[in-house]
Amino acid sequence: MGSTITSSHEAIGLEEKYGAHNYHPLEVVLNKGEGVFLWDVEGKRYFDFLSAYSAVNQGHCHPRIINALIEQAKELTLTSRAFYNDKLGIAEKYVCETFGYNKALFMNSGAEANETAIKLARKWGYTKKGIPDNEAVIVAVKKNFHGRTTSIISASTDPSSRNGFGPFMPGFEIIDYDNIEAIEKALKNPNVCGLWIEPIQGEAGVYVPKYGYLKAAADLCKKHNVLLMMDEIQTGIARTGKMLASDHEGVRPDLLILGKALSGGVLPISVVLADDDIMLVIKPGEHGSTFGGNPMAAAVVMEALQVVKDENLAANAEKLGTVFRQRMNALKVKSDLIKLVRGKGLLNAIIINDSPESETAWNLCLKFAEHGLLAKPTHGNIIRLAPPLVITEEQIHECCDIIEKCVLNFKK
Ligand code: IF1
Repeated sequence: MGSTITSSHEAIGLEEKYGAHNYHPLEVVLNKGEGVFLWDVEGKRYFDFLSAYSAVNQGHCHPRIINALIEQAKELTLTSRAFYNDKLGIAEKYVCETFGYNKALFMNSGAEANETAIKLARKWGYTKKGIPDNEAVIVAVKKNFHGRTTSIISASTDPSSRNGFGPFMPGFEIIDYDNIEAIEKALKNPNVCGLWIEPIQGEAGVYVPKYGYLKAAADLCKKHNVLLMMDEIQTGIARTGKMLASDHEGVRPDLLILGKALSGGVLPISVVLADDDIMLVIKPGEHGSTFGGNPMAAAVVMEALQVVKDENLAANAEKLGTVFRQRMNALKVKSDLIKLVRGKGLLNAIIINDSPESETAWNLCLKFAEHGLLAKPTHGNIIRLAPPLVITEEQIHECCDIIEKCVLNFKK
């Protein structure tokens, strides 16, 4: 067994020396998580206001989910899809009934689920819409985030996601987000097979589109025979106060893309949900993955979603998100450091009144950490604030007190 870490400094040094430098983490070294709390190796406790980018909606190490993992791990972890196993079919049925679709295709990472959606939309375009071979176009939006693979970043408008990684995958058209006319114009192209959006743009800084945008997008997709590919990897699983952010407008995507909190943060699990006329365009042997739909993932996903239902996490996110934004907007009045508060449910962000290039948001997050709350800026001057959905009203107020104290005493 490897040696144990005895100090944060030691852990950071090891990662500096032996790990790729593809992240710039806040300098906290965590070794325990439970519910809304994380602890560092020095024993300091923090409120987690990132939730692993909304993968830990059910709270860290939820006992029911951990138990589901342990019990299955004792029996059977992986068969590959070369054979059947006794858990995948039950899990597929469970998620199809939970979200109201005919079929599920399980993968592992969110990026893999988006890649799967791209392949489904294209193949549907060729075989069902009659788009000429290799001419399918997927319409994506500016400031999207769908993952880090080379096809996905081919549709990205973020230089840090794209630069240096070309040549890029063709077949993407980029339009403005939150602009219905832009969708109408783009979908007139008969070679468009899919419209690929997030219902709220997480990485772009929790950008919530105008009410009605999702419904208009869905209506335009129907009008132009285009698949609505909804990436709910960060917004789904109760995060925004409904099971899906699409539910706020009664929109049913043609391709529903989920990940992260599907497992409550204990395993990488993602899934694409669709009806038969779309899902069955992929034939045996045309798509898959070694771990996709493994028995552990199957056991975990059912328990993780059942916890969301049993603990009414969507209703809690709705209620406490309102409380949180009220507190943040009250703070905004008292401090010129906060320019804007925005979000839905417990996916929120404060926009700091300084340039995106400034260190202000970063330094404010360092102050939060000193006072026992972990958060991290998304781009520049935007701080995403997204605790696990099991947080209580008392804890929300305690965290708002921490944020308020840091903001009001902050010196640039
Ligand atoms: C990183 C961002 C958030 C996602 C949406 C697909 C994926 C993600 C809406 C891909 C993943 C993560 C990835 C992680 C940081 C984080 C992130 F900053 F990258 F953009 F949350 F906003 N669709 N988001 O949010 O899922 O392949 O990672 O399982 O890459 O730094 P994945």
